[in-house]
Amino acid sequence: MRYHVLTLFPDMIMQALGTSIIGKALEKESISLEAIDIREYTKNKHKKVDDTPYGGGAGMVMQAQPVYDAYKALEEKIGHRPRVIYLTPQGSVFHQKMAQEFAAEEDLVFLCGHYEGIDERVLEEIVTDYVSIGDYVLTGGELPAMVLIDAISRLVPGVLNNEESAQFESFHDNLLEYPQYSRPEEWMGKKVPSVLLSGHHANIDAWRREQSLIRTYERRPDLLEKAALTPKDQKFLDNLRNSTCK
Ligand code: 6GU
Repeated sequence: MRYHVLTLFPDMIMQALGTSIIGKALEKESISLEAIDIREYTKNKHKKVDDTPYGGGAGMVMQAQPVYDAYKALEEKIGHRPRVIYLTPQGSVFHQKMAQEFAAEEDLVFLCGHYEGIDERVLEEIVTDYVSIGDYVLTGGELPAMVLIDAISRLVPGVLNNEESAQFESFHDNLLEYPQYSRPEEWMGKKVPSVLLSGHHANIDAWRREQSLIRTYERRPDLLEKAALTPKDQKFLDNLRNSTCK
């Protein structure tokens, strides 16, 4: 996976993604990352990249020319038309399935806007996907781009140590993860659930499944409609609903 981020704040991208698991993945070359400074492509002698909106209104609009030229130089370099993701609150809300789809690409381009947005005409020319990270407004697309890069990268082979860990976890089945415990067996008077110390793997799996169901029911009941539930799960949930609704 090769990431290319078109931004006015390249340092923000490189600094934040240079650490932790993503930083390690960059060192191992499981992924690569470049932040392209849109300002370097402006033809304006004062290096200006924005101007006031036609029709009036607040704020500034990023102009088409520097964005287009930065993109075109990149397209020429990689030799094909990549997927270009524009981060905007007006996009489709990002979810795990999208992360899986994007993880299959060779190259991904993230276009980060600022101010009141980017001139519509260049978006029409280059953007393939409009993506939001939720229903709230941020000051720019850099943090959302990094959120996507993090979520996508952990699905790229070689990024996580344990190939299993990207598979069995929250959302793989539209169920939330069960709770985890480690040493000591007792902390602040609270004991680790005894089944986890029993060594009985079938019982442990059954207990974890129930905990996932309880958690999803309590915290994200909307997910249960999409979850693949066995008759046993259904029965457990029916009992749960009866015991909490009465
Ligand atoms: Cl992708 N961009 C901005 N500016 N704000 C957002 C967003 C994106 N997603 C949620 N809020």
